Amino acid sequence: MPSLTRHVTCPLCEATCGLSVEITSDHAGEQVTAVRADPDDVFSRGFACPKGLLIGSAHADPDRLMSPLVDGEPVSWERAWQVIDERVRAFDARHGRERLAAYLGNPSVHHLAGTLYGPAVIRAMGSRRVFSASTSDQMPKQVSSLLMFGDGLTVPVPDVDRTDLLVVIGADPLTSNGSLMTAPDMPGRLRALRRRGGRLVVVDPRTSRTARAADLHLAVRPGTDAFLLAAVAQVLTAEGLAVGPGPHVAGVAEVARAVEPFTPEAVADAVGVGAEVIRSLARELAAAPSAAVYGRIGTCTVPFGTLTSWLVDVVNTLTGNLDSPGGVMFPLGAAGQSNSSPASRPRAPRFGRFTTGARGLPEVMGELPSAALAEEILGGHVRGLITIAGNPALSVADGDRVERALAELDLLISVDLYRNETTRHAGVVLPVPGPLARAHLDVVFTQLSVRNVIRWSDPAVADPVPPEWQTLCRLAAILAGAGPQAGVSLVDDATLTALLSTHVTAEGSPVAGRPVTDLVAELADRTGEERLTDALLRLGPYGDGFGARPDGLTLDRVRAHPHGLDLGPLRPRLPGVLRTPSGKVELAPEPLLADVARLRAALDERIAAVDGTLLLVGRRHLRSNNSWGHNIAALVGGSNTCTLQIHPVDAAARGLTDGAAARVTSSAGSVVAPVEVTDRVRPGVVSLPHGWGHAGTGLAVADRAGGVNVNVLTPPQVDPLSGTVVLNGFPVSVMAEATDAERAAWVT
Ligand SMILES: Nc1nc2c(c(=O)[nH]1)N[C@H]1C(S)=C(S)[C@@H](COP(=O)(O)OP(=O)(O)OC[C@H]3O[C@@H](n4cnc5c(=O)[nH]c(N)nc54)[C@H](O)[C@@H]3O)O[C@H]1N2
Ligand SMILES: Nc1nc2c(c(=O)[nH]1)N[C@H]1C(S)=C(S)[C@@H](COP(=O)(O)OP(=O)(O)OC[C@H]3O[C@@H](n4cnc5c(=O)[nH]c(N)nc54)[C@H](O)[C@@H]3O)O[C@H]1N2
Ligand code: SF4
Ligand SMILES: [Mo]
Repeated sequence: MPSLTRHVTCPLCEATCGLSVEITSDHAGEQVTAVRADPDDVFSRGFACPKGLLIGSAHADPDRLMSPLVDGEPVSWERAWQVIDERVRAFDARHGRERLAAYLGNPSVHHLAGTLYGPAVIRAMGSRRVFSASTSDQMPKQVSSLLMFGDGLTVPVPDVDRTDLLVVIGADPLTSNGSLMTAPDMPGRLRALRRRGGRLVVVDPRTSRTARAADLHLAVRPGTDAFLLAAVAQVLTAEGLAVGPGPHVAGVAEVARAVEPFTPEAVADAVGVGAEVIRSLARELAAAPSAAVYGRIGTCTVPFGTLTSWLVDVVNTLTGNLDSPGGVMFPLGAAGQSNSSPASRPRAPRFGRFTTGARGLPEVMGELPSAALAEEILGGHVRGLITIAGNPALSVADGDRVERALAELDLLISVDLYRNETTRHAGVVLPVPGPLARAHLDVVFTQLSVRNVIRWSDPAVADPVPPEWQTLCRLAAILAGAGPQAGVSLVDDATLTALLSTHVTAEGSPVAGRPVTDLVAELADRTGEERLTDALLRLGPYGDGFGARPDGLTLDRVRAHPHGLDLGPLRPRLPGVLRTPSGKVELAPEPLLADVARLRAALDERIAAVDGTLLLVGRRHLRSNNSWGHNIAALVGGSNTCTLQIHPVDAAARGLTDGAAARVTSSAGSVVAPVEVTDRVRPGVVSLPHGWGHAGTGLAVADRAGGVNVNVLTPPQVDPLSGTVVLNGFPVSVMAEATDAERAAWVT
């Protein structure tokens, strides 16, 4: 049988590894026969993780949806569009658009369709009730970046390949493969750091996989990184070690004043790490030729998520490591990056332009907190929901109420691969092609990448399900009132025209003053995500500017390199990268300084608090992928099971042994999970992974793998500056759960 190999970028996580997909043709068409790491990929150079290598199984999953569902039954696409049109009209008549909401899930940023056409659906929906996984994830970093650098995606990433000292806080990149740091092959990159004499410090209440590889592991108490970092900044300023803020930075004196009370001695008890250790960390950061502090989930999804995210970059700035090789740097993405676009102008950030109905929580960057989803529905403020690539039933706080809320909606339309915990409640589910059947270019992750690279993937195989971009365009058209027969091109053309219009009117743009119709004509032989991507590449910093820079990039030029194009190491970008009104790095933005008072109050409370409460933190497993990797048999089982990790001392105090059932209870709910006694969590801390709790979906493997939904325990508490949920470090009680036999014995 003839076989051939196609090269694609793995769309499953932020590492964006290059995969070689072997395809064999027979009478039934093309089949994927093997997936390997692509040794020639310019970025990942032969690395892939178990999930990427099993992407063929995900693609061929027999439980993947191949046709739309209406009320759980397969129907034709025409029927599905008709039903959507009818039900949206009925919804409008009954509730009006403000009661329709959208929830965008994580895979929508790993996908051209979601990135480029998701916004069209939101616009057509005509409601401000937009929720996404961002407020269960990185929104604090986006808020601190917006305030400091002028754009929510101007996030400095650790220059991991050149740094002398990498301090990883609340992240486990050897498990997650990195986040807000696109760096395929973290194992290799961390080995290289050690080989060149560099050091790795990990701050984590658990001895994570990355902590095990570290030279120094600080097992802090959950939720205390803001104290730790404030103390590091205090030492740097008080000891005169803050050498390198540079001419583009404003607010150093204000920061020094703000961190004054947070001496190592003042915070040590709260953090659970000795004052001398904190002091020497600060001195080591100052003395290292280059150093990068990097924070992730454990620094974002905590009560001081935004302050912690800010303090990470305060420390990087004070030590002279902002925008400097080996420190933290700003990538120069090839497509769609606003901080390199002349069309993007400085603007003063505004928050709270509208609020949620139930608690009055403010909007942040056009989004409402995911933690408010359940109460918004149950309180009647939201009666209809559109989910795109999201599984809020498992991923969002207050899980029991989310489940009830989803069941109560008058309208739920989902765009998804599966009928799962969320989409089983949907009136209409619109399927999408499998992960090997889509065109791909990482618009989002090239902006967070430790090296500037650009790669395009054509679909490796064909799929009977139409491309997601077409589905999103048609959904948008119907929401805009164009009727069930509306053509895809209506929304596609409007999206392209809107993009080009902002560029032709921007001073300094290579296409300034040109008629949009000319530019459209130059792209004429393409449609959809290919055409938009071509436009973004051509308008980007390496692009051909539609002829203005004839040697520049176009989609055809990128496509001619199946293993990708390396655009070089990160280079300093200050001050051009900034979009703050002052044109400076704002080291001391007012909303952040104001929140320091809350941090101060929390420090006093922490020190006064009686110890003995258990705090729950999350964790990820190498072979899991949030909530949706559990239907691949080769990925579940073994170390990838949903257990409650508890320290031997805490287990003994509760009479818990390995494998026993424990009842875990928080202010939000209660679950029963099997116990794993391990000294990989510090005393006083227990850990459950998220994305589990599969039952009754019909996903054969996932339902058997089961597990419990940790978010049943997650109270809907948020970091006020970012609206981001506190997933880590909330109190729980844990006790032995009686077995059925024990219960029977009590009764008799
Ligand atoms: N307790 C706790 N909760 C957490 C976290 C935690 O650490 N602890 N982590 C949080 C984080 S960081 C995140 S990002 C969120 C994730 O939360 P969500 O984004 O809500 O959920 P996922 O589990 O990523 O599910 C993605 C959904 O998209 C579908 N899907 C996959 N590929 C595609 C595609 O190409 N197109 C479409 N349309 N659908 C697709 C899948 O079938 C699945 O239903 O969870 C958050 N929740
Ligand atoms: N294998 C796998 N990879 C993934 C995912 C997956 O589900 N599985 N999900 C992807 C997604 S959506 C994301 S956002 C990224 C996340 O990427 P990471 O942030 O690297 O994710 P985690 O592995 O959850 O690491 C968070 C760490 O923070 C620690 N932690 C918890 N609370 C605290 C705290 O208060 N302080 C400190 N210092 N540490 C704390 C936890 O113990 C954990 O080790 O991973 C992505 N990659
Ligand atoms: S680390 Fe694994 S899941 Fe992530 S991009 Fe690479 S192969 Fe894919
Ligand atoms: Mo995430």
